Amino acid sequence: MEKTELQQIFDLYTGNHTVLSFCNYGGGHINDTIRVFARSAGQEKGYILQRINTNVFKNPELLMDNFKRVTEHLHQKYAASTELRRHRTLDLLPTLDGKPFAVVNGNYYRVYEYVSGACSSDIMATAENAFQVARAFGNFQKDLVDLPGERLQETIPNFHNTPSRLANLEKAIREDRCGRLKNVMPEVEFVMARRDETSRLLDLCAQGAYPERITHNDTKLNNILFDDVTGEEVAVIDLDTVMPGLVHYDFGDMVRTGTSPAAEDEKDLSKVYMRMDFFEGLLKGYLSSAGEFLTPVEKEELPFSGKLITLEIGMRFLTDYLEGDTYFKVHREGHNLDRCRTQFKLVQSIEEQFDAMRKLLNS
Ligand code: ADP
Ligand code: GN1
Ligand code: MG
Repeated sequence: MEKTELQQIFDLYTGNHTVLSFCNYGGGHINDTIRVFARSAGQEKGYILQRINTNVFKNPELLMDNFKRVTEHLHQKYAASTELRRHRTLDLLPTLDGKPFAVVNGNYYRVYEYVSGACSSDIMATAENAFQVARAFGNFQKDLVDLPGERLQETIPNFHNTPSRLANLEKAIREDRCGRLKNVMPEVEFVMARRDETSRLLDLCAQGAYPERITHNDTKLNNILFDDVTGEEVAVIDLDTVMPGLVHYDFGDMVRTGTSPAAEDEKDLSKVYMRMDFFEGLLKGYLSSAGEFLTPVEKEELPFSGKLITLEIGMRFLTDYLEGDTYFKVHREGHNLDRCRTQFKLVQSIEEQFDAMRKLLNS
């Protein structure tokens, strides 16, 4: 993006900003993120500007409505309690006409303050970090239990509906649009051997074993900012998919992104496995914050959620590979297939340790 384009966007916002410098930021698969330094009222400040991917988020205005409701609620909650005052959430800048987003040349943008002195990471460093991450996402769910107003909108319908993700994969297999099916027969078989398990969490919910809640739905490790000095968790970010969901979607994605020592797109699969002490950190951290509102069956299903969500995201990477890489950003040939393979390797590792994971829960 050119500086003049950026200035054009900032001109729509309150604060009379002069853009000084900017760079691409973050490694997300969906939106474009830019860190911007700008001067306003004689002060230089950092901002995060994001272009919302409208291919993925079909209704960005609805999405930003959720975003605003959630951040306003969290701001109020944190300001009102000395115990919660160190928590932060994203500070959205309003546009001159009071909106939480700006539209330029048909693109939707949003700007929030850059949280300085904090950073995110892609790979969990220690089991203690795992505890902190899960505590933070558990607190996030807890802080939204009393969100006033109507049910939040679904920014992506059926986002974590695993049977519906399976149906998408089956369609991609049937169509084989890019002639890639022949490269992925073992992966297809891997999924089909587990197809009966895909509806387990939704079935339990339909039977009344636990309610729908407000969940984050993208609890990747890099969606938490940690303080550079204290190492404590500072803020839960990336709020695009905050919507009604099952707690398992969040816990499962933490297991997926927080227990393996390898990157999501690691090619050497011997480096991908579930570390039990990291799982234990996640479980204890999550129960330390969310434990007070979870039902017994919700707790019981936490180990299984790690397996299911890892399988689900693996299926999504496989579907995108078969469909010609139209959803996730890719940076090399076969990138989505590499990502799919790490997920399935992790599923296998979880299955091998599943009894021990369940024992930990009941210990
Ligand atoms: P994506 O949807 O692409 O994952 P994120 O909202 O997670 O986008 O932002 C990408 C990265 O930018 C994050 O992982 C984090 O490192 C950084 N980031 C995002 N928002 C902020 C912020 N307000 N302050 C500091 N860093 C941020
Ligand atoms: C995407 O935007 P990002 O990179 O945080 C995706 C998640 C996947 C994840 C896999 C809206 O998250 O659902 O789990 O990639 N987000 C969306 O790394 O599809
Ligand atoms: Mg992110």
